[in-house]
Amino acid sequence: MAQTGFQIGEEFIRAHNERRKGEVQRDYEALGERLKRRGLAIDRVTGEASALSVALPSWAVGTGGTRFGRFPGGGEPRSVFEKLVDCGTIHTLTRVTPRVALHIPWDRPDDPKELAGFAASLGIGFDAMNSNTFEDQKGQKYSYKFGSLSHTDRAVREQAIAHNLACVEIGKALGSKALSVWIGDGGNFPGQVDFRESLERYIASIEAIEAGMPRDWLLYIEYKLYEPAFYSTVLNDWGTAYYVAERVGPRVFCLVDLGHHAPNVNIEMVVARLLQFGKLGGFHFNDSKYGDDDLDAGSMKPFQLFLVFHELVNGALRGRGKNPEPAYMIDQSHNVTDPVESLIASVEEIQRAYVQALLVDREALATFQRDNDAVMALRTLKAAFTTDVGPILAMGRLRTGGAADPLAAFRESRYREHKGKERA
Ligand code: AFD
Ligand code: MN
Ligand code: MN
Repeated sequence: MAQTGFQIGEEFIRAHNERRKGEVQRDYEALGERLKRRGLAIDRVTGEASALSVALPSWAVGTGGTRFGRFPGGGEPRSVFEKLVDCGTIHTLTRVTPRVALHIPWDRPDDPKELAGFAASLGIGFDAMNSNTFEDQKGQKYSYKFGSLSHTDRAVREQAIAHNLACVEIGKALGSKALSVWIGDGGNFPGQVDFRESLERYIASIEAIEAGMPRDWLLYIEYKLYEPAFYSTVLNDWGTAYYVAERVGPRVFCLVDLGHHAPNVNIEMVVARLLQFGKLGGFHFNDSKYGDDDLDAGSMKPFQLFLVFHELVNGALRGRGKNPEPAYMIDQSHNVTDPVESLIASVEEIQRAYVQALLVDREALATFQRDNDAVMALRTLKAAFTTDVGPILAMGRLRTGGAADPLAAFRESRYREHKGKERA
């Protein structure tokens, strides 16, 4: 069995919490009073906050980079086992990240059973499996330079389909129940790709993957408008993804990544639409100023994050119909920060937006909408968004064995220094 090395222990967290407990309790009571005036029972909200579950992608615990360079810090994980240790640490502190999404082949385990046992010993499990046909792998027969699932050559498409089914096989041994497919297929120049034919080829490939999955698995298809193809992509937007999901069948759902839209797209509305149509499979959190996953969740547009959660909560309250519970994951690139710190902070921002969304007075909002009172409708949302829900987050962690202030606890533990020595 692989070694965990240094870990943040229960005793350490207890001591950390002991020093903060009194303050958290006082702030919590004061907030409880305020919420009571609004007809809300704080303990119920805290319970819901603690029930949130956000998956961590294995690839986010290593330092990311751009095509201009990468500047890793010391003590980075060197193997999938060490990645799991880092993810487990985040769960130990936050208590809401019990699952890890693996990326094949980056995290291909020699022995999936061994990896599953190791994860269980850390108190975590596995989320969706992620395939990779946007890079060429060592020893593979055909290149993905000009696409994978939508490639013009059938042999390339078959190779890509086989890779996806191999990911499912590994996932079965790990206890995963879903496959996320994101492809880099597209064109760099006008005229390079036949829009219609390439989409048909993609759909046929998705059909083949879906047919090869176990019955209780779900397939998430992730759209993105650009990159690595800079002119067009095959699965470019939610409408196309919806069409594909609808056509292939009831086990196929759309995956929305906050960073995969053109600037200013109304993403909360995309969420509402897909929920209404029963095709929202999951959501990838991150934030950006210019493109994709450059920045940590909530760092640029916390109001947008809140509005997304407002729609997710709406969906849950109205009954999801045939929509499964959406799978949440963080999908970010950490280029200049300690990845574990960025992830801890992001988890907190995501949970904060969720709790704020739980506070929306939906009855009042419905009345204002009926009366076409735009000013009061916005004010109702803002009343929830501007509430400092920090005490709820802290109390939720105290009650579930996490750290009152997970980021402070992480630094106090000198985790990264320990890992710097262990992972020389
Ligand atoms: C890339 C994509 C996408 C996806 C991830 C895993 O942009 O967000 O989730 O790879 O395949 O970063
Ligand atoms: Mn993503
Ligand atoms: Mn992305």
